[in-house]
Amino acid sequence: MSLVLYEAKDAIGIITINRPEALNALNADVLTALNEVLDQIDQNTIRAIIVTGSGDKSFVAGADIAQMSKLTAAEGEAFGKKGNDVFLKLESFPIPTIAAVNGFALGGGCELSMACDMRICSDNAVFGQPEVGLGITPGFGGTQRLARIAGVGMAKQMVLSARNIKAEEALRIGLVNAVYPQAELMDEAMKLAGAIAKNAPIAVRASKRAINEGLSLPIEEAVVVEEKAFGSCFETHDQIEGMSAFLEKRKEKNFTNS
Ligand code: CO8
Repeated sequence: MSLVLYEAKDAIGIITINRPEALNALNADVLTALNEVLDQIDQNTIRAIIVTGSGDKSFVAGADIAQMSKLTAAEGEAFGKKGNDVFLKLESFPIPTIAAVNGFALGGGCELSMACDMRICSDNAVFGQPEVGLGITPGFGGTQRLARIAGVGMAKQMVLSARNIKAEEALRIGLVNAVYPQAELMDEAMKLAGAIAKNAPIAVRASKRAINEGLSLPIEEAVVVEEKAFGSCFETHDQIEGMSAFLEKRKEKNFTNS
């Protein structure tokens, strides 16, 4: 069985981390498989991607502690880079990504969810960065993305105390956008993906890119990124189609990503 499954349902791609015997912990092979799956996604037909974990107990329970336990300092840094490279690829992937967090999202699991554009979770989800309790720092983006998503104070509290939080607290601090009963999570993820998928992909992708790029820039430069993104939509088929449909009071729109 593949360590990372991929399935396309119409315009929605579903990536499933599939190592249930280890609560979907990320070893080097899982990271390689995730990287390969991203390379195989058909960017013309897929409009939104859901990332989840196998089973109903765990999204991803972290990087593989058994595999990490014997690493040298140089190997640890290389493993961190391997994870960061894949997660950066996911974060900057042109197609929007939704983490459907269906249980434990600890360490590398919380970090994987944060490399996605948005997170929703099941009511049994548990988030945390327990690394300092293992004698290491978060290494797949946790020291960086958590502060950007939940604020510096909350990120420091979670990372330095290594205290896990439940779904409702994750909602309160803005780490997830919504909490659902476990049985409804995938349906809700599909609904959200469907809502994204029906919009003009050219505009959806340019919006994602502008938000991501602008976050690390001073506002004066960030708005220029927005101006370029905005301008790039004009004269496209999808801009003409979207505005024509409005003016013609037509509900059906034929967006083609062109
Ligand atoms: N790595 C390896 N194996 C794991 C992991 C993990 N992160 N999590 C669970 N497993 C395995 C268990 O060893 C167990 O295997 P076995 O059946 O062979 O003993 C199996 O999964 C089931 O787990 P449990 O029996 O422990 O299940 P419980 O329901 O009792 O507990 C928990 C579930 C609470 C999730 C518990 O498994 C746990 O605490 N797991 C570890 C969570 C954790 O600390 N994660 C963070 C890891 S560190 C990290 O992610 C760093 C990321 C950056 C790396 C940078 C590299 C340089």
